[in-house]
Amino acid sequence: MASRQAPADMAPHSDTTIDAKQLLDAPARAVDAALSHRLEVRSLPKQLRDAIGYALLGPGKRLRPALVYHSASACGADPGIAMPAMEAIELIHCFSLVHDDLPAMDDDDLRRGRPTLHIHAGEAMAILAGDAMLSMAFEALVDAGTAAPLLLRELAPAVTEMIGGQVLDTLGGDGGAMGTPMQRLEAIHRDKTGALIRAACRMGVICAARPGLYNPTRDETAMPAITAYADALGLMFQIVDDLLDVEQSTAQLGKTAGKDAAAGKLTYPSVMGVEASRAEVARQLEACLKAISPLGEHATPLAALARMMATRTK
Ligand code: GRG
Repeated sequence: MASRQAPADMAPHSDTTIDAKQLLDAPARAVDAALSHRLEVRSLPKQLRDAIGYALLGPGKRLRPALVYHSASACGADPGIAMPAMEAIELIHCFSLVHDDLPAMDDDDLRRGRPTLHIHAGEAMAILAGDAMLSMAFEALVDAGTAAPLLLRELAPAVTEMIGGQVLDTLGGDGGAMGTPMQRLEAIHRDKTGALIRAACRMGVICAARPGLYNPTRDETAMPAITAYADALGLMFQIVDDLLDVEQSTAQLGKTAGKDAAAGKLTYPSVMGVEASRAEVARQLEACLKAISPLGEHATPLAALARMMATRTK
């Protein structure tokens, strides 16, 4: 699997003329094909396969697989090598969305412009499909060959951190022990949203750093640079999400707008106001761009992706 050839439209970018739409679309097409194939060949009860397909292959951005891909290509990797990690991160992301939407969590009935999985297929099936996507993510990583142990070491703790972030966010855990609302908010964002974004970027670098192919520029410069990029991007992504929740309609978002405020959740706009939140987005975008500047033009797609995420409208 590690030697699988990259699709032609996934060749690494090395020039400065970036087609913004292709930044997400090319990796999305490739990862969707790989995930469809994985689902097709896996022996599963039909209802479970249908439920997983509904949640996994619906109209999402596929941001996290794109981050794996563009982080790997920023290090000069063959994108085919990164495919198991791209699949794994989207499987985990979709598991988290399905479980987050459940009545016991956010109790949402709209996701990606369609009924949530528990509305579509029933609550028990949504729980089980989420469980299956979690374990299928680790099945996917096994296909990464010699990189698998390092990828597992990156992804598994990130999933645990994400779940910890969810506890802080939805159950209000540790509220008293975690300092100011802003400190608490940063901790929630870092874990709930940031952990997967960080793991996606770092897995891209790991895919590039195949054992026996030591490259000092890549191994000693790329990992710290891309980790710093990911940390700023994760925070920025969630602040934008908080702003969209306040500023956009349910129809535009494809998920219920205004939920955070209605639930009395800690968000950037509620803690520091809308204008200061926008300024923080700009600050984090600058931090993203600065972090990857040592990587030169190979990181142009990552820079373009950060700009796109700062100005997204859904
Ligand atoms: C319930 C196991 C469990 C974890 C919950 C990540 C998470 C923790 C819940 C998902 C819901 C949520 C609001 C997460 C914050 C991150 C976020 C904004 C997710 C939406 O990501 P997009 O915009 O979604 O990339 P698409 O649909 O485009 O893939």
